[in-house]
Amino acid sequence: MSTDYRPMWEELGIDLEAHDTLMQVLGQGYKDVYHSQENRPEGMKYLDFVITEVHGLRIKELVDARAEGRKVVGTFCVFVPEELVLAVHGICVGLCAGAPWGLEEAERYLPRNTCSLIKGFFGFQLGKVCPYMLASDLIVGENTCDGKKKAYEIFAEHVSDLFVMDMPQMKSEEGRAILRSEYVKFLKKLEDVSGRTITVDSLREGIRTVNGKRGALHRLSRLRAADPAPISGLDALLANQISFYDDPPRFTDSINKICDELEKRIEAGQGVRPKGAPRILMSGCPMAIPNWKVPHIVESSTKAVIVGEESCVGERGTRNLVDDSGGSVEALVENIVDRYFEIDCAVFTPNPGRLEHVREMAKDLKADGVIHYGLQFCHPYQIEAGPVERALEKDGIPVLRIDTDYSQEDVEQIRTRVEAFVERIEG
Ligand code: BJ8
Repeated sequence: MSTDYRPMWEELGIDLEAHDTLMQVLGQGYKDVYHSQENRPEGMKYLDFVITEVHGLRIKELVDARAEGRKVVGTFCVFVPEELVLAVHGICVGLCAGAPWGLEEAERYLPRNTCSLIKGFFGFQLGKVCPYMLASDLIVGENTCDGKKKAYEIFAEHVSDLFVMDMPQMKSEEGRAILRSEYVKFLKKLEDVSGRTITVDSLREGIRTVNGKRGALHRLSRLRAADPAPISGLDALLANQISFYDDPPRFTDSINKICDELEKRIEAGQGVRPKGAPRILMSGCPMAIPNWKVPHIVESSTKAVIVGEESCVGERGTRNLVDDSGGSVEALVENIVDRYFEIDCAVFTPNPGRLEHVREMAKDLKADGVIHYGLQFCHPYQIEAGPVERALEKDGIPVLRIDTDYSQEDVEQIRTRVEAFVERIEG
């Protein structure tokens, strides 16, 4: 018999009726998108299980941890260092929503022309359907794009404790100093909230845990360079999405097991598509769970396979490790700043590093084409799509730009464009 989580949800303040509807829609969506795939690695069963229990067992773990005095910290951006949260024995969870929920409610506070990701997290909180949000002791915002920056001012009225970090806009010495001082403020905030002091040992352990998780995801990324591709883009995206929720050591272990299996597949020349299938790299805005719209269209309507994500739910978010050497908390914080300051989010100006990274990924993963994914009203990524396209086309790599939102209204239109694009790269 499955566990009844309703009393737990009720205690968290979930709107049970709305939540039932949401879970039904998500459950069906997951079946349609994920269970219809063939030849999935056995190890994906663990991630299927995580999804089944995403609002159940994992939330129970958070509730139990809170009862033992641990703090849950919810975040919206890969600039928030999980290492610091772990160093106060906290638990870090991603709060970005990848589904259109509570849009009408959200639009009471935000203009219609706000990106889906922002409207999504507003809608989930206003509609009281996200147990991660409701189980968070502290929520961290960051002054990245204008949409998020201004939205957090209003969001603060709807959550119990919102801490907003300022963010640099330029990759200069001054920019690095801003990031460093914001991380120091965040560290102090975490110490206040948790009642713990960060030590060299606790911070080093946090760094090693997160490095382990990123290392496993790097391994997964590298294996996708094989032809035939050993895993679908949808499954790899799911792994990246779940990395924001699951217990880090358990997640790392499960990804390494999937990688062991993929290595065997590669050795045996097996893949999810035949050798020589068109290879697509996705680039652009993050796809928070359960945003599978475009990858599902690509992999269900064409012969192509997605081999990488230049995205914060992907390689932009996981790239580079933090150096764990250093004899003081200050030295380790410097190492953290070094790693995070390399993230080439489109909110930075100028941002040549991102163009180089997309080109490098396309080359390493042997992509035949790149799909640039922009959320409507996301100026940083929509504007940067042009330079990305020009840089790649100079390398002879065709680019398809898709600007969309979380609705299903444009699915057929996108399908037609994706099919035509894949035909073009098939030559
Ligand atoms: S580091 S990409 S996670 S800010 S899609 S809300 S940018 S209007 S999410 Fe991001 Fe951090 Fe950058 Fe990554 Fe604004 Fe664009 Fe919406 Fe976005």
